[in-house]
Formats: sequence, structure tokens, C-alpha cells
Amino acid sequence: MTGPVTEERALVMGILNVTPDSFSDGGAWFGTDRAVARGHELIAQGADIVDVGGESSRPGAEPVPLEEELRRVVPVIEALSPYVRVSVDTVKAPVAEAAVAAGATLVNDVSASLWPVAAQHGVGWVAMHRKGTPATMQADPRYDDVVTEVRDLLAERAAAAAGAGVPEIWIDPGIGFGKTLEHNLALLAHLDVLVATGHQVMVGTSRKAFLGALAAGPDGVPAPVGERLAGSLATATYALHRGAGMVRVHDVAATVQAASLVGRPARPVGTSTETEDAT
Ligand code: HH2
Repeated sequence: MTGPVTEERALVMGILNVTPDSFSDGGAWFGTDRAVARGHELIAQGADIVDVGGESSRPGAEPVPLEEELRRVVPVIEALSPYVRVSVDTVKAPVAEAAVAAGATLVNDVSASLWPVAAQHGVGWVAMHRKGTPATMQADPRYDDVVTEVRDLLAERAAAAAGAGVPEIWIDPGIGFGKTLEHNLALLAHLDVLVATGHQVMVGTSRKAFLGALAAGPDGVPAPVGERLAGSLATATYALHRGAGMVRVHDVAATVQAASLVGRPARPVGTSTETEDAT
């Protein structure tokens, strides 16, 4: 192998949480200098987009005041946007506006409601599905048919965004946002239903709680966030194989490698021209 076949793979969005309380890396990149340094690491690992967020959306997270969120994300976006495509992970229109002014060209919106901002500024938009708010969303979420309900909501919002002139639209099932383990697995298994809408699909499973539950030990204790790489890679690879065009991840280097395999066209056995690492 000579390295990732980047021109043949789907996009990998690297997560940069400039927060003290994110579920897997809270505090690790908090503060402008640390966050910018981490952003450059993600770029070096092959991230196509760096997703800068200043407010955790984990279950139970406290809302962050507007001024504080601006203080967290704007300088980081200004510093990174000359080097990589930057998205902003926010549900606040003024933060999205300031992020775009600072160089972001994609609004990653877990509330699926900020398309007017994207339309006004001619930038891309990710519409993610969630049920409820971080404070309450994991308290007994229920659906009659989770796949259809998620698809219908996202298709409706995406149509509104397209009508408003948003130049680039992604839809995202919102794994873990008001979803049980079974809901998450159903959405992944039926990702083709989202792909069939004709919109580009992105998926974020990285290190999420359902992977911990699936990897629980014999005592039933969920695998901690640091031990969810296998599940993260497996679900990202599966989502890409099922037609997602982008995955949002913490572990960029490993995911780039996995994504390169998925995008690689199969060749008949015996036609390989590669000589290194023949085993
Ligand atoms: N998940 C999280 C945050 N933003 N955006 C999209 N489009 N899709 C997702 O699945 C998604 C998202 C939650 O993960 P993380 O940013 O690591 O944690 P926190 O919200 O605690 O900062």
C-alpha cells in the first residue's frame, strides 16, 4: 500500500470540541491555542473538514451563553480556515454567522433549523435529526417508525433549504440524539432510506454511548469512551459502504484509512501491481 487513496474516498470530518464538557474529549482541546494545535493535528491526519464546536450536545449538557460560545469558536476558526475547510457545530444563528465571517463554509446544525443562515451566506448546511433537547432527549425516546420519521423530517427541512437556495445540503440521522440502541441500529441498517432521498448523507457514530453498550463486558458495564475505536471504525465503514458521503469522527487517521478501503474499486484477484507488503 502506498497510503490513502484520498481521491477515491468519502469525506472525513474531524471533530474539534472547544469545550470543557464534551462526552469523549471534554477539556482536552479547551482554550484557543490547544484547539488550534489539535486542528492542525487533524489536518495532518487527513481530515477533509474540521468541525469546530463550542457547546456540547451530549445528553444532559448545560447550554452555553452566546458570548462564551463565540469566544470559544471564532478565534479557532480564524486560525484554521486558511489551512482546511472548517464547519461550525452550533445551534445558534449568531454563532453560525460569526463563524462564516471567520472563514467557516459549512454550518453543522444539530437542530436542523439554521438553513436561512446558510442560504443568506451561500455556505453549506448539515441538517441533523434530534428528538428533544440535550437536557431530556435520552429520557425514553419513542417513535412509531424511527427510520421513516427521521427521513421525513430531514427531507422536509432539506427541501426548505433547497428552496431557500442553500448551495450544499447534507442530512444526518443524529445517532444518539433522542435514540435508543435499537433506534440507532435501525437507522444505520436502513441508511439506504436516507440515501434514497437524493441528499448527501453524513453520519456521526464516533465513540458514542451505544458503541459502549454493544461492547460491554460480562459484568454489563459499558466500554469506556477510550475503548470504542473498533465500534467507531466498524460503524463508519458500514455507513460509508451503505452510501454515506461523510463521517464525523474523533479518530481521523484510522477513519481515513478505513474510508480509503471502502472507496477503493475492487480489482480481479491477480491483477494487483503492488509489490510492497504482499502478504
Ligand atoms: N454528534 C455530536 C455533535 N455534533 N453533528 C452531526 N452532524 N452529527 C452528529 O452525530 C453529531 C454532531 C456529539 O458528539 P461530540 O461532538 O463528540 O460530543 P459533544 O456534543 O459532547 O461535544
